[in-house]
Amino acid sequence: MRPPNILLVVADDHAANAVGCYGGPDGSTHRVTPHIDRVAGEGVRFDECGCTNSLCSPSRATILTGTYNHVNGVTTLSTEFDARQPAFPELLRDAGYRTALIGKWHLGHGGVHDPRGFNHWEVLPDQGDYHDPTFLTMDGQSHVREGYATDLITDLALDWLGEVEGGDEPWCLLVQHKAPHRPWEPAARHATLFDDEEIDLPDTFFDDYEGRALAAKEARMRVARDMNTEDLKQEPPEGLSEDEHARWAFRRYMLDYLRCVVAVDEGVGRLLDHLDETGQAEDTLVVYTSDQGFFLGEHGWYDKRFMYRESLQMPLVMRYPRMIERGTVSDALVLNVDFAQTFLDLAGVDPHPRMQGRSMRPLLEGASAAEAGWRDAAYYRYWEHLDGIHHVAAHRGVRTRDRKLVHYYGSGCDQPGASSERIDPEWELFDLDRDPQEMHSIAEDPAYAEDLAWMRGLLDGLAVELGDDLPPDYTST
Ligand SMILES: [Ca+2]
Repeated sequence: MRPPNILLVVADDHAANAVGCYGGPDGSTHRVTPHIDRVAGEGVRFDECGCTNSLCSPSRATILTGTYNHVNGVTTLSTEFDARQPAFPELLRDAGYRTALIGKWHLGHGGVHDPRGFNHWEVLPDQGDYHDPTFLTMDGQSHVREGYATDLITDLALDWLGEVEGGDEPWCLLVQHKAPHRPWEPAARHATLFDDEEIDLPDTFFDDYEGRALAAKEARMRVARDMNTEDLKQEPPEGLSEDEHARWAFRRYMLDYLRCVVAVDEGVGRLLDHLDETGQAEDTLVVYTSDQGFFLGEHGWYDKRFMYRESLQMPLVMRYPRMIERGTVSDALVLNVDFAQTFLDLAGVDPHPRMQGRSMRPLLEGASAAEAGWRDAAYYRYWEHLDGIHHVAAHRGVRTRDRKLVHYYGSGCDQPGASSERIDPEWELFDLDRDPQEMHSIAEDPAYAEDLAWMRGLLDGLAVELGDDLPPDYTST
């Protein structure tokens, strides 16, 4: 079988709760992604895909290299990526693929930080702009393109496809959107979209953060309190009560967020149409994902970082008609660290020996997690301890099907971008069957003492297995 073309579309901060096929807290306004849903319907939807560190650059480094952040070095937003590391695009190119990257890179610029392994790239500097963005090109130049970033990225992707299609070699194209990242600036054509629709508050919007580690209360990501005027675009109406202001800010946030998502989905639709029109749909692996999840008002928050579900979960849908049965749903605990080996496996290329993930191929071929002997515990580590804006404490953790253990270990571990402030370590343990919204830690509950000990052993064992250091001053059980 001819190796597939690979089209990887990576959005930025696109929560599963804002992807129609994942449902979402509201049945109507969140169903704004018909084209992404089409990929899922004609392929597979992964319901338990997680990131290994819910932050932009670290997740991107993991996707490219198939390694955890303590291996690839991108632990925080202040750690630039050394692009000389083994990564799937270069391995594919070396094997004869034509490769390209369009859009957000966010792994540093210049010298060893520029994209590598691509026949062609054109990227936004750092976060980039939504309107009339500057792009950096392979020849070291930069130029402004007029228009809306999401549309321009799709335009450039289609341009490149037009140049390489028809050749004998397969292609691999990474389309990496800026949207729907903060500050959520929609396209002009979507400026009033959803104005007439209700957007329900999540059940946990008025969370008081009791029953969790102090880290939850200390985070500065509250929609009602911490969003600035650039986020909200308007001053609030006068005379609002505290409750009314919270609801107003939530709606303001969600309207712009969802409008940004709609443009991303339209771009996916254009790419799918192109594959249909050029007869490539059968031979192309289409992947849609986001670098991490995002809080859409759950626990009162925006942003990500925490190991709580909304932040941890990456939407992940794939279509490859020659392998994946239509309408497949997988609950395997897949991770962003698995992507590189999956793409290489489908391309018939050996992974680099240092890669730490697993090929999802058996799952794509229809095996259940059990049949595939898939992992039953997933490791997580957020390193950017108490940054000056979001103020989320560093933590590590492990999740299984029904438990999640989180350890706020109290230190920045001297990582760039992390505070040197020390705080008291804390543990959280959640029973995900009884408490799927993660509202009541049972780490202090004597009835769960055995669970806690077992999960702590699992966490430390995974850290050792993956080669991560245990936190300073920490004594394992
Ligand atoms: Ca992101």
